[in-house]
Amino acid sequence: MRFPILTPQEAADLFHNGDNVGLSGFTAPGAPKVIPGAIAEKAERLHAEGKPFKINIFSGASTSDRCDGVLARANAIGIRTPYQNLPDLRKRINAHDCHFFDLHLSELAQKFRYGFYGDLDIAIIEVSDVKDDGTVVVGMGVGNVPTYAKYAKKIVLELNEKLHHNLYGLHDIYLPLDPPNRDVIPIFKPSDHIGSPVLKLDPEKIVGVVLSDYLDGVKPFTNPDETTNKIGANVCKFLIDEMHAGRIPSTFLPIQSGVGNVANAVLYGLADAKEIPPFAMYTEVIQDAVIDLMKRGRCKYGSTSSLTLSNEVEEDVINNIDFFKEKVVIRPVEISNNPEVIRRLGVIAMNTALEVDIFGNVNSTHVTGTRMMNGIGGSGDFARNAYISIFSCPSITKEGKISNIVPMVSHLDHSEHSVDIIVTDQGIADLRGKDPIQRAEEIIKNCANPMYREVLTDYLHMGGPTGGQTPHSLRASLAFHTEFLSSGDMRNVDLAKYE
Ligand code: 0RQ
Repeated sequence: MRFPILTPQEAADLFHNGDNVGLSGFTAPGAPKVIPGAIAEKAERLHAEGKPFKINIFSGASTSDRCDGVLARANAIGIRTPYQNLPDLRKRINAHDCHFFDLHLSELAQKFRYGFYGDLDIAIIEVSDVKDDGTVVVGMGVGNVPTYAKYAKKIVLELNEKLHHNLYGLHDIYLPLDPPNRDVIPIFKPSDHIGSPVLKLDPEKIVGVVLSDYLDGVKPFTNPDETTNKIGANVCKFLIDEMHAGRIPSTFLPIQSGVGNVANAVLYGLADAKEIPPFAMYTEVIQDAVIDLMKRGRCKYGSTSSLTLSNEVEEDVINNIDFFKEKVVIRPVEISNNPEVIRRLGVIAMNTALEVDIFGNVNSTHVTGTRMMNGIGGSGDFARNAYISIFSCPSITKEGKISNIVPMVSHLDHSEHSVDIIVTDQGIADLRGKDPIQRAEEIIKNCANPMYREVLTDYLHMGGPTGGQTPHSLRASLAFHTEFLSSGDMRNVDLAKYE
């Protein structure tokens, strides 16, 4: 190989305080696995000498503990975007040690190209193969790597020897032009390939290669519990009824599903529903359940930005890669989450809420309106442009001390205009074609937990006949949250105090 092999420590010397750093990958897959640890050690050494050292990290989505985790513990992240999901980084963000800006995932690459965030000093790119002319095959996640590769002043590669150089053909690398020259993104079905299986890097920019041999290490999901199973069953019931009513074609439509236990339960429910034909996915992450469904012939194709798999399933995919190359394409996130394509294909979007209000607004990111959980991720890219936008969550959390249905969300991510259906363990609220009061009645009756239905109904009536189209009581609208913050239990809320 023409490029020098570096130790992780030698690579870490390439990074300087205040650098803007672009990372390959999307969630743990495709993200670097060994260089960030060496950068974290360097940061700790410099901090001990009283010297400042933080880098700004631009990724595809979340990464892994080998990346965000180690760097957050070393307090080595200055700016972070567009998404994260690790406790140590979450703590830094909520303590203002790290400036996190939360962004729709499809937007970061283009906003970078528009020049909104400055120059990119260096990119770390995980590859499964590299040629002397700078052509690489990337790992199991793509994210924003085409943009970072093009704009970075320097590139350091992590060549992952666990990936066996055999991923050629799994990716579709495509970089759109920017306005006013943007053209149609010519995807007309999830399996369409519009770009290249390889990424062409400028060999002059590649400063070295660090070897790694770690799989992506995504934690397997815990088995679905009673609540997630009920939510999953309700989502499936809704989709089957829609198909029978002729509102979803009998050939079905592509599905987007978030990650997590609810998403898992829904996917397995769909797989077992005999009425639903084998379906395709146009989504941003493919998790273990989908691989199983592909093997069973229930999921016929998946377009994604990453294969977010547990080690065991990732190994299975690598060992049967020719089978999966026929079933999967991994794309840049600005294409997997592209609004134009999502709307054209008629994607059914299924995302998760932290809380939903009685008028159909959704909070996916901020616990009690203030503490960042993970970020909006791709949920907004899909929800806003979907054929049908479904949000699900349990009706209660923490043994009922929290109602996930509240009078007014304490933070807004997805407004009533991007939400068609709410699903909880209690049932399904269909908000289509309903005015705010009709929506509130539907959500309280079908989705709120019985222990909160009365107080939510009382709230709805507080505004009275002169309360306007959306009858909030501005004094009481956050009473559930303030009660939780003071007594630790929303069930103690007393609306009479706000009359
Ligand atoms: O707390 O961890 O202490 O048990 O929040 O909640 O019910 O386990 O749900 O893991 O699916 O996460 C919205 C955060 C849900 C996620 C969110 C507490 C609850 C628990 C987690 P514990 P659950 P999930 C695909 C698309 C935005 C990004 C997105 C998310 C913890 O789905 O980040 O959709 N979505 N991306 O106890 C206080 C409430 C609460 C609450 C739950 N109302 N108040 N705490 N919790 N509701 C992926 C990508 O974009 C890459």
